[in-house]
Amino acid sequence: MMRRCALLGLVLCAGSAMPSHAQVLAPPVVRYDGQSVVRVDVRTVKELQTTLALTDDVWSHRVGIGGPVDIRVTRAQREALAAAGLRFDVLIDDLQSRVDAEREQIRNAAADGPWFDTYHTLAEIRAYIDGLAAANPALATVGVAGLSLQNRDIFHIRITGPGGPGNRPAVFFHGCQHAREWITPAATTFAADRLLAGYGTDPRITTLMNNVEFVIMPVFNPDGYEWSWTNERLWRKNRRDNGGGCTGVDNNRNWGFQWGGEGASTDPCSETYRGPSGFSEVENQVVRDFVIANPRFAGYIDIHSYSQLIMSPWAYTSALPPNHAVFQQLNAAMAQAVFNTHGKVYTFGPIYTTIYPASGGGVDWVYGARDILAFTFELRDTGQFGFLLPADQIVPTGQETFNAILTLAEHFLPIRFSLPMPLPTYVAPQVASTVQVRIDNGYSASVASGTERLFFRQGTSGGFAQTSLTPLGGGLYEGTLPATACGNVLQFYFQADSNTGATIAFPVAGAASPFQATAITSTVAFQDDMETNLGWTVANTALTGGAWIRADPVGTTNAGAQANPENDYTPAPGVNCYVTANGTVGGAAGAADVDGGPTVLTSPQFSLAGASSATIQFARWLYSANGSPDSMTAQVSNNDGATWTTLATITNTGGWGVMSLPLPGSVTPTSLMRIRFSVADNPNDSVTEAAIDDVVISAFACPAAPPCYANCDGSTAAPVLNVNDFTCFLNLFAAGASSANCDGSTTPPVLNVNDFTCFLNAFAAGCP
Ligand code: 0X9
Ligand code: ZN
Repeated sequence: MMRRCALLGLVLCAGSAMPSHAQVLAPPVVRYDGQSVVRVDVRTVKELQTTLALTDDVWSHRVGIGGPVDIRVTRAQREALAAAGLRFDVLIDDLQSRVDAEREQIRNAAADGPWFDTYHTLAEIRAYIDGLAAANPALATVGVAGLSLQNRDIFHIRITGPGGPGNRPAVFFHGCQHAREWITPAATTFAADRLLAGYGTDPRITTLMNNVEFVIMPVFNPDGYEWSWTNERLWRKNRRDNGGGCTGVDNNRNWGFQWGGEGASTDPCSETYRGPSGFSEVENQVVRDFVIANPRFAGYIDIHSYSQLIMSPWAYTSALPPNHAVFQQLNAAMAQAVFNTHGKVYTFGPIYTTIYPASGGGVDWVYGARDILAFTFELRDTGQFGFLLPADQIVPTGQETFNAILTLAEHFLPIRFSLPMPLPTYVAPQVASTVQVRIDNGYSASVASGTERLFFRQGTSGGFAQTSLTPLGGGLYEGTLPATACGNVLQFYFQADSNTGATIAFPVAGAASPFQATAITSTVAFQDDMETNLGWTVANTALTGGAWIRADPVGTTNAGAQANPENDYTPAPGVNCYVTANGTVGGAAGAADVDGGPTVLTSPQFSLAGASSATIQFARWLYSANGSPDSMTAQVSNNDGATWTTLATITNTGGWGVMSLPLPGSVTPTSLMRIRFSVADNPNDSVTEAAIDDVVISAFACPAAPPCYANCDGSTAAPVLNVNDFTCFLNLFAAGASSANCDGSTTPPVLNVNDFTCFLNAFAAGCP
């Protein structure tokens, strides 16, 4: 990561030095004293109307009725909400103190500290982007798409490998249509920084940059962003004077595709004011013309905060777009990439149903008018800090967002690989195994037939051998991995050439991060679908409600979300699972959830004796009302419950899902194993529901090699078989030892001349 002045020294830090934060940090004029942000549980149209009447600023909400709505309220509005009988959680009690804390963090961030450790002004971001391009002239150029209403540059940086862009497809993304969403310029600048740092050192980034161009515009709405620093931290819109004393058009309601429909306001004072006409706003015109002037744009991401969402068209209608299947597959892959980075759960789906109807948004125009695969992200968090995300989350948010962006960019490579089924992590020892992959023509290129191949090696070092893949039809291919001894690791990756001369691997980093499978014998040590009673026990401490029980679950809802599951994990043929008290039909979630606790569900004993490793797999459900998140702990014991080791802390799962966890290396497999699941809502301040189903515990071991009979003395020094083994056998025979019964005969005399012949034959055959 670039230091603020190390590189900018070239540009700005030399001579009179760039302005220090203190100079640019006159406190914003507008204060939020006495204000808070609350999450209201809205269940009826009337409640929604009351809620919206009691705020000027909706921070986030899911689909209208039956969901939580986050709003900013004054002290009086908050009291009125309570008086109106609305249920709400307080997300941010004292907004001004959060704004102050953020300002303090910025002021204290050392001028030469890591750049992404704090938030930056528009001028600082521009200087940083200019510095990146100056330091990487072969890879990056800065441009200005046009000027904002108040004549500020709407700048961008183009990044691609040397010799580009040629006709490489481009992925275009920007932050900050909304001024107050400060994490978005930070995360987009972080992506530019990581791309340039990764070229030539990170094989995945190198391949992507050699085949795709990245066009990054950190600040779509520079006038609004500047205003959020100088005057109003929580300013959202642009700075258009609407007349009548109200300022600002919501840029993300002004795009000229289905402009003026649902989810946009005609009120110039509203935070979602759509403007007088589609594309009335200068910033929207500039970016529209920029997109039109760049026909290579193939992918687009409009980055916002907050709510942790990855979304695709449409926003103006609930109808599904023609590319819905592709969108959902990419949404899911990006959400997975985010999760794999720091475990953050981002929900995904079409905008209209995932967040709310909104017409005149960027995504709808970019996809609807230009046929570009368009997405929108809502970055961290889920409401704890909202727009005032602490600066120490810039880097992790930047990393997870960057990994999602790389995942989208892979879609535009000349060849596309995918997995028709999960690859094995364990294969049977001593026999060849097969792996399947799907290979499709990529973006404006096709697979050069016959170049589909598999690279593999035994172990984790040394060269890879190559074999061709066998086409199975329909883009499916099969490759064969060699037989390998138990305990050995096989590493492998796929590769093919395109008709445009590119070689693409899967994973994209190829040999640098291959897939891996271990040859080992697997046995099921314990399995329970919770349909019958296999002897789990429940223990409760300080619990006033919600003990674990095995049941056919009855679903309950809380604030529009499913609290208790309605079905077990595998609805058919099974019906049962463990839940933390069962709901009653039509009953309130809070009447059957965990109160106090913990309630602890402990498995029967099972044995992993002799295993070298094991995995503990189960389906799990956790619902915990936002604002006061509770979790479920999964633990394992190898001494019948005397001591426990934590396997995972499970937070909101958003439904059922399967978790597969390795037995930690610190826990020796024994014959006295148990697992347990604990849930508490202590202090009891929220709706908390957990469920467990379908436990499968697999043991992995390499069976000991059968002893070599002729090596009677068990010597290991070469030659292993020698005259001492004859002496040894004769002694056993003379002593009448059962081990001298080489031929295994059972008719007396059990030891006879045939055993000598048998031993001689074994000796002649040698030991492996
Ligand atoms: O309302 C918005 O514009 C976005 N949410 S935010 O809280 N960041 O303001 C959601 C945008 C959904 N996307 C489109 N409507 N295109
Ligand atoms: Zn936004």
